Amino acid sequence: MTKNALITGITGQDGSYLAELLLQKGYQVHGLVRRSSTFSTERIDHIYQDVHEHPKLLLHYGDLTDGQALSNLVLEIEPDEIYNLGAQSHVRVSFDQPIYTLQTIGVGALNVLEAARLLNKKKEVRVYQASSSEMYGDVMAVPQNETTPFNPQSPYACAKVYAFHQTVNYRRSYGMFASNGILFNHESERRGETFVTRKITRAAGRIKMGMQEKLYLGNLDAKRDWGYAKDYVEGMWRILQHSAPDDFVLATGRTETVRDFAKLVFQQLDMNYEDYVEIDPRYFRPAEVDLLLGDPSKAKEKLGWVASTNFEELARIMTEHDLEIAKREAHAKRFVPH
Ligand code: NDP
Ligand code: GDR
Repeated sequence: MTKNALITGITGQDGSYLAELLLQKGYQVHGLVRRSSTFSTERIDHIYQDVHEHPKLLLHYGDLTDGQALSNLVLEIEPDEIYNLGAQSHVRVSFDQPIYTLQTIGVGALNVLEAARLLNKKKEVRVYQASSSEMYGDVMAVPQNETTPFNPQSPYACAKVYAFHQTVNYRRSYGMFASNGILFNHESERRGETFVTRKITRAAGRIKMGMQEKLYLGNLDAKRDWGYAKDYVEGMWRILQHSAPDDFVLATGRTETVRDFAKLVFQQLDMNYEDYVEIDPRYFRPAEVDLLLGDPSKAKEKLGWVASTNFEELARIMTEHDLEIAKREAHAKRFVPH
């Protein structure tokens, strides 16, 4: 029988890759989309077809902060699986918008769990919560695994800790199939352009094509465990196919600095990052997470999941992609009619 899934955050990086994966697996996919004055579906336009002929991918207006509408939707479509990926996901921005961040992430997750609890009275629904390595914050141990205590360092991370615990709470209190994936940073050519890896690859491409002179960054010494988003959505799916609900770290097991990433990207374009990168304190955070390094052994052992794309390969994929965009931009600029 065809399974159906609801994805919140389907217009984001992970949501778009997950939708592709589930469609390939034969699922019917429902996505929650926020109404906006411009289109926000760029990342999924290539998989969206006329719903009258291809009712495989269906989009619904909604917002994680509107619990009533979310429950109505869940009761109407009766998904077998819900992937809660929607969030105000930018750590730096969460310092500017702490309450909104808590509403989308904390209250949002609770709204999803409540909707699932209602549906559970009728049929079993499995819930995936997009938890984050940011929850480890000022780390208490290296590397971090499922038993490492959380020590959050931002409004974003505090909200994610709340959502994590509510997911565990609903599992224990109501016997629900509710699981957390604690995902370390994962990037791609679809990464939002204000996250540091994409900011670097976009700028490097434009600098190479003579369209930009400098790249302004914040803390170059922060260390992150960086993987490729396509690998990680496969992990999310596996978490919900496991025999029992549980919490899993998904990571590569390797950490590198922001500087290392910049150095590699500029090198791949035959440039030296030191000639172009400048520090702008505006990008420093009130509190920084200095070092994240995940231990993905549990996911490997229980789910057979490993991150198959390494740091160099990730940088290469993103750099090549963004050089192509820059070439198109440069070409379009040359042909602007006078
Ligand atoms: P993105 O920022 O690319 O996507 C976020 C998605 O959430 C977008 O579709 C956005 O919609 C949607 N959204 C934002 N606010 C709301 C709201 N109030 N109601 C409904 N939807 C909303 O994030 P990623 O794809 O990178 O991440 C997916 C999830 O995984 C997030 O929860 C993130 O916090 C978490 N995470 C990400 C990691 C990473 O390295 N990428 C690591 C660990 C966790 P719109 O397009 O309209 O803005
Ligand atoms: P992060 O990702 O905060 O880890 O959260 P981001 O790419 O924003 O920052 C990574 C590190 O780079 C440093 N940095 C800069 N960051 C940005 N955005 N812009 C800059 O100019 C810049 N210069 C240096 C940051 O200080 C930080 O140390 C991401 C998000 O996807 C979260 O939703 C997710 O939960 C975590 O990853 C795991």
